[in-house]
Amino acid sequence: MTDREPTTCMRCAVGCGYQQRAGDDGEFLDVRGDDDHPTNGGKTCSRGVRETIDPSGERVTEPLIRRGGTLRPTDWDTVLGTVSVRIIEALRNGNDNVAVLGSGQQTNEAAYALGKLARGGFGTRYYDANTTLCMASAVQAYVQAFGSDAPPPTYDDIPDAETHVIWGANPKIAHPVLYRRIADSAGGDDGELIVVDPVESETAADADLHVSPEPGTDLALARAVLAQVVDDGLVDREFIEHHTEGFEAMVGSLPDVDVAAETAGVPVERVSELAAAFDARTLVYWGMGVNQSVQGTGTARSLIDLCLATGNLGPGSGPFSLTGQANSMGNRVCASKSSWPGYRPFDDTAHRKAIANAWGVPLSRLPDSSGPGFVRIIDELARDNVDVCWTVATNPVAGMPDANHVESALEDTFLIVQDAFRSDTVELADVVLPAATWGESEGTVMNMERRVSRVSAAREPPADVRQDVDIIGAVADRVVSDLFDSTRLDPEALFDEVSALTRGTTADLSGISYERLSEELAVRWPAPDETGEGGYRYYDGDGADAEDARDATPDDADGRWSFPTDSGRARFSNASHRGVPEPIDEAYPLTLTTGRRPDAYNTGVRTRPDADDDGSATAARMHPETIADNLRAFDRGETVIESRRSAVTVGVAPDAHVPPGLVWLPVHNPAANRLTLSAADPESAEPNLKQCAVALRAPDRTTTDITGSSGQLNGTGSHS
Ligand SMILES: Nc1nc2c(c(=O)[nH]1)N[C@H]1C(S)=C(S)[C@@H](COP(=O)(O)OP(=O)(O)OC[C@H]3O[C@@H](n4cnc5c(=O)[nH]c(N)nc54)[C@H](O)[C@@H]3O)O[C@H]1N2
Ligand SMILES: Nc1nc2c(c(=O)[nH]1)N[C@H]1C(S)=C(S)[C@@H](COP(=O)(O)OP(=O)(O)OC[C@H]3O[C@@H](n4cnc5c(=O)[nH]c(N)nc54)[C@H](O)[C@@H]3O)O[C@H]1N2
Ligand code: SF4
Ligand SMILES: [Mo]
Repeated sequence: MTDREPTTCMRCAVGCGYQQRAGDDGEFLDVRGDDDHPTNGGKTCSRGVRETIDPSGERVTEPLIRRGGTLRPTDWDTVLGTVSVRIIEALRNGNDNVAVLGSGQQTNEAAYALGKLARGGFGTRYYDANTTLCMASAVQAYVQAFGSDAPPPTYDDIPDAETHVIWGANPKIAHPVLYRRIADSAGGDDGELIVVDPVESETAADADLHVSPEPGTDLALARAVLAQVVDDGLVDREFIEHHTEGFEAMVGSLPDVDVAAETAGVPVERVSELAAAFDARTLVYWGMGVNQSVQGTGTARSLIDLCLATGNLGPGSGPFSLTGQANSMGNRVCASKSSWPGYRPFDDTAHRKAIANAWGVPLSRLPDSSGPGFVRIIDELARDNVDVCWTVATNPVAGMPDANHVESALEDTFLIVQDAFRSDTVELADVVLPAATWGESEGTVMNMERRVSRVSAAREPPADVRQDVDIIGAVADRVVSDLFDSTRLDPEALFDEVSALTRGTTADLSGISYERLSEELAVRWPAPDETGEGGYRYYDGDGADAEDARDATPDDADGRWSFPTDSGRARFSNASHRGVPEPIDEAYPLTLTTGRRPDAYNTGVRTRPDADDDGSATAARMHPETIADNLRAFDRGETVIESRRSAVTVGVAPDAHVPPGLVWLPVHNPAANRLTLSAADPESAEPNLKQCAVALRAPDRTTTDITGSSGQLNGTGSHS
């Protein structure tokens, strides 16, 4: 039996500290919340613990190579030899001939190493991560408004807030340990919980006020609330004058409250109530209902505008996007995706030189653009512009929109899949690199409030399985041998390397080390020295509490705010609602949306239902009226959901929390994205995963199973 050892949960970006212990036989025994961890103080959620200890996925235990159409076991020398020869050959025809797709489920160390290899080793523009399916709109909004990514508030602000507005997110299910803090604060004397969601979600059911807009109209609604705030004189003139720019232009662009409220399908009284709520100390949290839209960036910016206009910036208030995957934030800071480590701007010549120097690569090898984003990279594959695609800790054939298109694009390239489990994408691979997973790998992650915390190994991975950093190092060694100092990559050395690159940036990690993390368990950036840690961002009111910050006169507060924008001021926006990319019509009269259930995770690779499950993790929820209106489409508890792209057979769960006309399908059904469309936000490249037009029809009992051998699933259907 090993001693208990601190580590971090990797099942969501709340970032709970765990204590783990493994038995002498190397089998995993148990995890429990770490009472000393500053993030969760010992609390955990049942899904996190269960999925950590006992994931239901099928492990990949040895390297695999496709021969005669079938994946067959082989050895590491063979797969690494094949992979490197293919990559070297592809790079002869141009750096963009290799695509690399990473993940918010990699450690900082693996994400940094993969980014360094993709950008500095291969020099490809076609590199991105699944975080673009998730947080990209929030990232763009922060960068545009404040000059830097990541939320200004931290968990410490939650108890000090009075109003908690949760917009397009369901943290009671998706971020349970964080939600308990929010609910505690909202349940206090001055507390109020407001939820904006077309569905009466589990979180909405707890709310003092639930506002239910038409799907995809959040920008219209947010702008209606802004207009009401202005009309009702709820603006904080002093904050606006001293610390922001663009207010007048924003006001000039606002819609008429009545018209915008009608567009959103929300009564004007609800708009007034939402506006009035911002007259208290308000935190605005948002999630995928906002980000996953062609207007995601614009909507997130309007939520930031609401905070700026009402002076809700500063301790106890502000815009707080809810990051999804455990290390999406680390991916944003370390992975050289849309910015260089430490958010150094991708296009800035001085920063590019600094990175090229640090990596010892010619400046000309760094790609001149950060690339078109996850979805459009797949389009390049489909156009035969890319010979090799390497995925790490992501399952794009299930997680990406318009999955039939993704599947055929991936089938046409030489596909290298690095995964711990037998995913839907593994089934398409030409080569599979078996990776260690949680409890077997060393590294660090960063949670949604910028806290860096260690993950540690409690046991050895299966004999033929390697840690992600080892696999990335082995490929690098064969393709660009001088990129890393050593052939065997050491997580601590990688952390020190990336944190040195962040020195002096807005995401300064240079005061954080493995040694410090062993003592303090978790440290928030910016951390430019070895003792302090980051608090509320852009605000230099150390020690000031929330009351103090709000009551400070402009003179007191003047020197306290500095935003890393050109002017030093935060910026208002003025995007207007344009509509959803695929409105309903006669042929496709229902709206499909997708979201999360309590007992399943993302594309379900680690949470596939077994024979005893009731199917709720994959069944479509719909209002009894929707069922009554489409009675002929149901047969033995199943229906076919059909969109312009595909048709999928699903189990049905009648559910009056879902409004009539909406079909709510869990993202955990790996067939869900056969239906969705690939339209994306032009500013963030994030796809519109939350709405498309569908129809229901009766199951055709001759349809074939398209989910591959890994799926014991409800979602079956036909390519159409
Ligand atoms: N149990 C569980 N927890 C998870 C995950 C999981 O798979 N399972 N995944 C993790 C990850 S990667 C992420 S990104 C987070 C996501 O966490 P959330 O963002 O909370 O998750 P979702 O359920 O995708 O979407 C949130 C809500 O958006 C609503 N919604 C849909 N369309 C609209 C719309 O047009 N407007 C508005 N306002 N709302 C809309 C849905 O009804 C849903 O209640 O969860 C993380 N935690
Ligand atoms: N329609 C619709 N689609 C969506 C969403 C939605 O709300 N609606 N949500 C989107 C969001 S927010 C997200 S984050 C994406 C997620 O999309 P994906 O990345 O496609 O899905 P996951 O199921 O999270 O897949 C993660 C993979 O990483 C593997 N893995 C886990 N740990 C490790 C490790 O340590 N090393 C390696 N090498 N592999 C590992 C797992 O086995 C799994 O196969 O889905 C997106 N797709
Ligand atoms: S809330 Fe998230 S980080 Fe915490 S235990 Fe649950 S899944 Fe893990
Ligand atoms: Mo996500």
